[in-house]
Amino acid sequence: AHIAPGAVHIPGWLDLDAQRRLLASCREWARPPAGLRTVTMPRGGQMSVRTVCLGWHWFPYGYARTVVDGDRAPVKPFPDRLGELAAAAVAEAYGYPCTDPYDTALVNFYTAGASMGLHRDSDERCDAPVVSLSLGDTCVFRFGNTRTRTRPWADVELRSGDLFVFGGASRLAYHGVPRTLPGTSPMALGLTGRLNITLRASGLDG
Ligand code: MD5
Ligand code: FE
Repeated sequence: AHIAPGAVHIPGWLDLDAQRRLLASCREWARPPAGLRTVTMPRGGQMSVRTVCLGWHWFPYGYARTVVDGDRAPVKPFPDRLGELAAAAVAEAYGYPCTDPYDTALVNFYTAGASMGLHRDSDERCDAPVVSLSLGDTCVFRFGNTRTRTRPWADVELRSGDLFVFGGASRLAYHGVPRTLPGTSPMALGLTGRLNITLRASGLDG
């Protein structure tokens, strides 16, 4: 379904088997070095989600090849498989391929009570769409507007296996996750909490 121009939600895009494989990979990526970390904001607050990055390391606010705000280890590589998944996702959502090279994944882990405030993803130097995949607990995803952090916004539930592609006029929209719905993760998946994987083209080289 089109939520806004360039914002396409495809419920249930990943079947249970694909969800399980992606979850198993996330568990490997979460291991140190360069594993799951808590992000500290410039003014000292900590994000309630925990994050692991692949390809490029995201920190507030920029990208680096090492974990500059953690164990200083080199970031794990961005797997070819995720590049293929991003290409397939954009083709599915828009009906045509994206030519920009996807090179970065941000995996965010939400335990009960975790949330993400309204923000824009503006650290990439490329306007390629952001591809979002959800695993585990359902969340309330708040899709705002490009001008202000205030209304109008639309609240959409994202469930395990859902794909969301954010590009075009929606690429710089404010968005966030006001809450998750603990206990809604599919029993057969074996995940407590929520994982969101975003695939991005950083526009950086090297
Ligand atoms: C999440 N993650 O569910 C969200 C959803 C993040 C983040 O926001 O930065 O890791 S992915 C959402 C997204 C990305 C780029 C643009 C827009 C949404 N958008 O225009 O709404 O953990
Ligand atoms: Fe975001």
